[in-house]
Amino acid sequence: MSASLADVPQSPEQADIRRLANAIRALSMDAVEQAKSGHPGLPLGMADAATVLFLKFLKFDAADPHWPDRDRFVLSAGHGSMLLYSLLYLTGTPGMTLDDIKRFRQVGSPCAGHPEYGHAPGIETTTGPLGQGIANAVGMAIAERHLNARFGNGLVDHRTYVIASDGDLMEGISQEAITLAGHLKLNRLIVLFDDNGISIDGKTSLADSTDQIERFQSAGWNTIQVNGHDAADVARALHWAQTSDRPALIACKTIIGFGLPTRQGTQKAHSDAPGAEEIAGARKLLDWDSPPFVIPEQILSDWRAIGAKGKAARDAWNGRRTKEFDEAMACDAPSAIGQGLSDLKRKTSEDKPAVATRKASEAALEVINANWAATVGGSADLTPSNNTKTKTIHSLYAEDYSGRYIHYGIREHGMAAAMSGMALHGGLVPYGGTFLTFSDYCRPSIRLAALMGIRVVYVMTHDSIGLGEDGPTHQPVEHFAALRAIPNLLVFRPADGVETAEAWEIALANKNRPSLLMLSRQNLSTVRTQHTDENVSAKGAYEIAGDASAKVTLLATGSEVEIAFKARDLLAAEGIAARIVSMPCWALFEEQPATYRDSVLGPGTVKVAVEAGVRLGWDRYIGADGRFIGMHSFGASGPYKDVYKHFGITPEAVAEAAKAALKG
Ligand SMILES: Cc1ncc(C[n+]2csc(CCOP(=O)(O)OP(=O)(O)O)c2C)c(N)n1
Ligand SMILES: [Mg+2]
Repeated sequence: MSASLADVPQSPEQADIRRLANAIRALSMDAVEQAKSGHPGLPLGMADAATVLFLKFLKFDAADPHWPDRDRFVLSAGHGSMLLYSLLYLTGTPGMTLDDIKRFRQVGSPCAGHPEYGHAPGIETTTGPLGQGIANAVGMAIAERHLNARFGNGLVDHRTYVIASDGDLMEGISQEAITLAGHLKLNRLIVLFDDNGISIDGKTSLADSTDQIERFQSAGWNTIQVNGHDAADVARALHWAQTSDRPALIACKTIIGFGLPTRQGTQKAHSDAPGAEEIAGARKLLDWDSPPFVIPEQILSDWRAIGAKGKAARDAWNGRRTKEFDEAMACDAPSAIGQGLSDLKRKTSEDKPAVATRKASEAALEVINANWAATVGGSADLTPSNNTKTKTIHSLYAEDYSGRYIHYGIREHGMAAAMSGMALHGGLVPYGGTFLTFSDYCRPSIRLAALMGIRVVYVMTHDSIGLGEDGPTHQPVEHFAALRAIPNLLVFRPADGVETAEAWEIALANKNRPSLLMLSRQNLSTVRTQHTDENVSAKGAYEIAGDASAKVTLLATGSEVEIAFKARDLLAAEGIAARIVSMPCWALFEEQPATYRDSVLGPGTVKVAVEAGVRLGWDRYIGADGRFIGMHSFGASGPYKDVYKHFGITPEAVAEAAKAALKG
């Protein structure tokens, strides 16, 4: 099979394309060899197909890699990162030099082991964890269609191309991504599948017997199979894909490590430096006689011409761009939202409703969605529970992409990755809901959103044993700690409607990090009864009830702030003064100056923390003499008040713990 794939008759044009592709191959081999680590297999295998894509189809102008109407190119199989770095360098994309490539996989080089968003323009998303890129691409394709519906073909009319490997398609997340894309008929999404039949352990047949063509077809895609080393074949398929009425899969049969004399076609080509002898053999086979990292002048200038060919289209587009479009892409929250949320806070403080924070979140979203077209909401089939759909927005369907609400189906992982894709595309602020316990099903995408530093908002309701009867499968216990452990993620557990409105305001204002709102199913008393325009939650933690003579500080989050208030009353009845600190966002609290943190934590007082989760993390706040009232096991099924009692998370227990702590 390998021999016949490679055995393509070369027309003069084919031969030219092969020479261009060999520049990718040479750079990829040389960089991996120099770093003594990396993955040559994919860049060598997909160089031909990628060259055809960039030469004839991809709409881009290397001079402006941020051009909003560019086609997006996602290398989902991030281990093949040298393919992307080579393309960026060869096309002349600013921010990618030959020196950078020579420093592949070294600290400080934009050429990280796997492509990292933000390291260089043209890296559209961070990939490496297999399956994420293709799922991000679905979000990008949704964003494109949605903004097209809003701004028209003149301003938004581009495609999203993906290179996905066997591993990408084996990962479960790809099923969610593929079926969602098929359902939404995202015909601007084109996936080039590197169908090399090889993964790390050997032939993919060791572990998989899926017919990918049938799989994609059953998900509503159009499909085609090509020889990935036949430029004409790939070009025909890409032509065909341009007019597809559905998302399109181009399965490119390739030879992994194409050109490596002893390794090509085997798992040995997947990773690792090939060694001097193998590389010398490859140079012969590929008819490439330049020294390492040297691209012959003509080939480089041909590549640079490919990088510049989109200039006319970009210039024409620039002539059409409008102030309104630029403002939409800047994506700054309008001031009306700040005012609206402040009004909502005032009303909540005055009316003091007993309301679930998921419901309070809906009220905040009513304000946000009515004042800003950028937000695109959704839920993984829990819309009535997550309270994510507001009155002023309608659903997005294949027949109407103008909607701002996505029914993701029961696809939490795909949802979270698609949300990242929308944020990365630009012009949108995605939010999406599920039960907090299923944050586990989103976690790999949440982690990458935090790593990339992008603004997405996870609306995660049913945040504790307080959800009651659904029981321990649905009751988060370790999730607060687990999510707080992710760097650059703002985790909020608001105590009432006021803190919920504040959390939303902060989430929208933070363009460079994701936020996750943990919201209660059960009603909570309003604890912020004094209105202030200031966003107090922005400090992460603050004294919500003070007493200068307090000997005890009660620390709490979310639904347990109310319990802290009741415990304070019990202590007061016994003549013990206590103050209460609400801690809606630990990450923001940690960013405050030490003097603020110390004063909030109450030096000289004993501390009792109460939170319906595991203890992990609390010790740093309660100190050696402090006490913790919370969960020490999984939860239990029952009416929520009974469950709280069952686990001893009560005002009485908090008061007792305080007294015990005072005794030392
Ligand atoms: C989620 C995830 N699991 C495991 C890995 C480690 N890994 C990197 S590449 C790869 C599979 C390689 O096979 P394939 O995707 O077909 O790539 P090819 O070898 O053809 O380049 C694995 C398991 C990963 N990057 N991401
Ligand atoms: Mg493979």
